[in-house]
Amino acid sequence: RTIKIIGAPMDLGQLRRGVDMGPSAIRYAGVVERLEHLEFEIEDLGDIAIDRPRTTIDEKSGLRNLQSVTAASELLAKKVTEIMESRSFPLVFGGDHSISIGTLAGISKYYKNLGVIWYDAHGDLNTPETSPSGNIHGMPLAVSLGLGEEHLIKIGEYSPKVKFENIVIIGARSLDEGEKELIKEKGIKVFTMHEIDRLGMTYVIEETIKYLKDRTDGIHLSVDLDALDPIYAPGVGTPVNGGISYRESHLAMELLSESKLITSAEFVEVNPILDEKNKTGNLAVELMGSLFGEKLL
Ligand code: DIR
Ligand code: MN
Ligand code: MN
Ligand code: MN
Repeated sequence: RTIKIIGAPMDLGQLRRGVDMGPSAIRYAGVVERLEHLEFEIEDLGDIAIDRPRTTIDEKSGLRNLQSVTAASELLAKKVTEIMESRSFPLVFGGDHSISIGTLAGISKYYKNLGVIWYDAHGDLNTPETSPSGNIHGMPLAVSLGLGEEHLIKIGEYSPKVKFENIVIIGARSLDEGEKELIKEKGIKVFTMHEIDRLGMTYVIEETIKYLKDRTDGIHLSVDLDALDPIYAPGVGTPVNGGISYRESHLAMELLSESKLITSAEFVEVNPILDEKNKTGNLAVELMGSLFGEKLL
């Protein structure tokens, strides 16, 4: 099986510069070598082009850098489509989480019922109406569900990319009011930190798999490194205390690996400028090791 890597050095979906260096930080941490040790062919397709930072505010929606994010999402969707056409496993490196809009646009048309696991401290379920920040990285899951700014929704020329009942959010501990309402209204499956603490990560992943297995024909894993506690992942733009531990995260990736259900993945929000010695880039690579089948014995 071939894994094809594409980097999306996007930092326009939020306000902290430096997350555009995420793909470099992950490569520097040795991702290609790490995955080559497993039974995979790795092809690194390089990075897509992203506009230089120059903050614009869209008049109609109030969104920051809407045009640049839209253009980058179209470009990423095309690249990911090429990977899908070659029947390889798409592995995308961010960049901030707005890149998911393009990733999912490129992937979802190949499935009748794509499942999505959203490993994140946040819900990323905001729309221009509910967003307290105007930052598009807080919106990609909503956009993929068909909610929010019209140009973003239409990327890839179809919508929605994902159905409400096919997503599972894991690690949530910071949700905005509008996001909470949407979760309740649509009955979106969420394992907050409370459930992880109370039930344990094994149960949470087993339930996630049970929930998604029969209703989906492929599962995309979107890992926002801020899902982990900032002790382990300090190099992120919006850290939130009380996060998932290093060991729980490895366990989660190992259980997902064993399930053999993950068909695409992305690792986002690695910001080496805010980091300590590329801790977060290294962590991302270690987690990919577990996700792709690394075992001690
Ligand atoms: C916040 C932060 N909910 C927003 N979102 C982040 O701006 O919409 N998502 N950081 O990963
Ligand atoms: Mn996120
Ligand atoms: Mn987040
Ligand atoms: Mn961020």
